[in-house]
Amino acid sequence: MTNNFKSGFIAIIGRPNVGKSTFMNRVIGQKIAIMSDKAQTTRNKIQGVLTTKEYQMIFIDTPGIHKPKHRLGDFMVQVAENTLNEVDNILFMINADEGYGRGDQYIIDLLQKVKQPVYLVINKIDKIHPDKLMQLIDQYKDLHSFEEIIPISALDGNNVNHLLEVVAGKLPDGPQYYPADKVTDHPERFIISELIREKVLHHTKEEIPHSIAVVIENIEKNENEKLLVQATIVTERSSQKGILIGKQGSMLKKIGQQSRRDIEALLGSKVYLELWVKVKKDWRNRQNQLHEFGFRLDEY
Ligand SMILES: Nc1nc2c(ncn2[C@@H]2O[C@H](COP(=O)(O)OP(=O)(O)OP(=O)(O)O)[C@@H](O)[C@H]2O)c(=O)[nH]1
Ligand SMILES: [Mg+2]
Repeated sequence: MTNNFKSGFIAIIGRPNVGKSTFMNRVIGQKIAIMSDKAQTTRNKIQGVLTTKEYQMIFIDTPGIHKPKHRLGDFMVQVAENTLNEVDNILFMINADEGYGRGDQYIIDLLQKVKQPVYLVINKIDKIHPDKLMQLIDQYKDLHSFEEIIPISALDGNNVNHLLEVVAGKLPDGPQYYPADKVTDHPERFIISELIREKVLHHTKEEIPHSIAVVIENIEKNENEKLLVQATIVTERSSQKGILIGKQGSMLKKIGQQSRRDIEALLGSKVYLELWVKVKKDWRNRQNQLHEFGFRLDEY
């Protein structure tokens, strides 16, 4: 560690689905936050640590800020908003492919109250014509005194290194908070449950992706030295349970196979995955259920 090592905590905030988790995974070089084309994929804040010889950046991916329709949504928005007070820098990410909307204004209003530098990150530039990018920059530049406006594509990596250079260039001197090999604050058990939830998001639509939670019941080594992972997918209604199981169990089998592959890649060992589906009526609105599933503000 040199004398002028730099470090900082950096929140990634924005509306749902703008690409916050995709960006963080790309920067860290590993999938630690799940991604999907469904809004409101991320439900917790998730740290991703990037350590180089010169600096350590601790990114905090947050749930998309939206108008909540249930207690889980309240929790998610609260988590994202609270994060603003815990960081040194803020990346406010927008989707280049969508126009400015009321949701963005809500976030810009929140940003008026913070003192830290805010970078405007215009993501998904691969989807738009350069003329549109100029228009967007014009439209946003006066809405807040942004430290910098940086267009990127988190998906193909375009300009992401430039963003890192810009942010690193302005980081203050600071300690290396975490060992160089640490990439996230969440235990493997959390990431495993998220990987399973991601497969459900990929294979279901409408209300189902939002209505499920995944609970890891048990992880142990079995007699063949294979890792046994037992997990329950919780749904809100029995009709949803039926869809998740599928014809002769076909849906659950597909979700299980794809999840197992990801879990094996994460753990570097063979995995035997057992999945169940359970109904817990209206769990997203029940405080005790939310607590049981780990959605607790006091744990943050
Ligand atoms: N074309 C394109 N798609 C992108 C880009 N970045 C992300 N996406 C896609 O946008 C969708 C949402 O990405 P996520 O990373 O899950 O978005 P998020 O902001 O974390 O969403 P929430 O967790 O719901 O708030 C996924 O389908 C991504 O593949 C990009 O730069 N270009
Ligand atoms: Mg996300």
